[in-house]
Amino acid sequence: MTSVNVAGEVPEVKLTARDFKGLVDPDWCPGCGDFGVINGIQRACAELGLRPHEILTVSGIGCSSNLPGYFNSYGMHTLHGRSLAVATGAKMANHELTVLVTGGDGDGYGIGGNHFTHTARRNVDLTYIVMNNQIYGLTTGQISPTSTFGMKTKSTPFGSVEMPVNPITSAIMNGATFVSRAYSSDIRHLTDTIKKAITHKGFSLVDVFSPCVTFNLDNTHDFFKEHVRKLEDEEHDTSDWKTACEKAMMWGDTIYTGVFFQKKESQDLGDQEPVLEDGPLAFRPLGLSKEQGDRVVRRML
Ligand SMILES: Cc1ncc(C[n+]2csc(CCOP(=O)(O)OP(=O)(O)O)c2C)c(N)n1
Ligand code: SF4
Ligand SMILES: [Mg+2]
Repeated sequence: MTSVNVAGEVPEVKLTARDFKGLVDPDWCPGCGDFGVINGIQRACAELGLRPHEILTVSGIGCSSNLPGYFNSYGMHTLHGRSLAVATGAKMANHELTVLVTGGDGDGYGIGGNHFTHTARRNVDLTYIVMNNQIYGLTTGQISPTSTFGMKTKSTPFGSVEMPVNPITSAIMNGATFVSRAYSSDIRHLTDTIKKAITHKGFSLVDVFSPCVTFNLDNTHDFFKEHVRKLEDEEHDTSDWKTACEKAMMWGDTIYTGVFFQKKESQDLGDQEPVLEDGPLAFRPLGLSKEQGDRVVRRML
């Protein structure tokens, strides 16, 4: 039961990352990068003073997409590749919710690639956190859209003959207004990047290197520890999209993480919808009788 003080107010309680732990423990393989990602999201929400009931977490299908089940907020585990479409609908229905979308590289950049393009161009105010392990983890190790050229996997025993998609340059070109990358084991930097993404008004991408320790034997923790450099440690102008793209395409001795691009003060989709001016649609009267409402609900169940 919620306690109230003598003035009848609910006292302000500071939540910690633990308060965002779900009732179910993750069943990811020991060492999976996704543990670091959920940790970063939990810390970011606590440090921003958010409350679980103010957050909706939406995912698709994959090991990474199981995240909403392990996280304490409203949650939806939707269809493979369809998380952004569902999240856009939810955000438009209640634009006061903080909407987080979580999933994998296969889910978001492969089957969900069209939604990635259109959610970015519409500048929907949500935070998209992609656990990019450069492989299909849940289906036991086939190449994904971010697998490197020549990578040997179960589905490419002689090496991949496809060039990978670059999520950072794609997002910038598609009109995303906040585009960043992080590494799951650098929890402080990951948390700070997620906080910046959540507080940004508009579509925010956090592409996270989150190694699959079971099926991707190329892009390992050791590999990223050796190559990752933070943009924040050098002078980088986040308003310069051309330099952002150049730095995002580097994949050698240096692989950058950090905020590549941000367009501040942009109009998001909600700002353009006059119908939302009077508050969230979710709290408006439907204009239906109880009987009509019950019929609609019955039809949808
Ligand atoms: C429509 C449809 N097609 C294919 C699948 C099979 N499938 C489930 S998860 C997945 C790929 C997941 O890869 P990714 O999004 O990178 O997540 P990870 O497991 O690596 O975290 C595929 C192809 C599915 N569930 N639904
Ligand atoms: S298969 Fe890979 S992505 Fe899936 S839980 Fe295991 S390590 Fe993580
Ligand atoms: Mg994956």
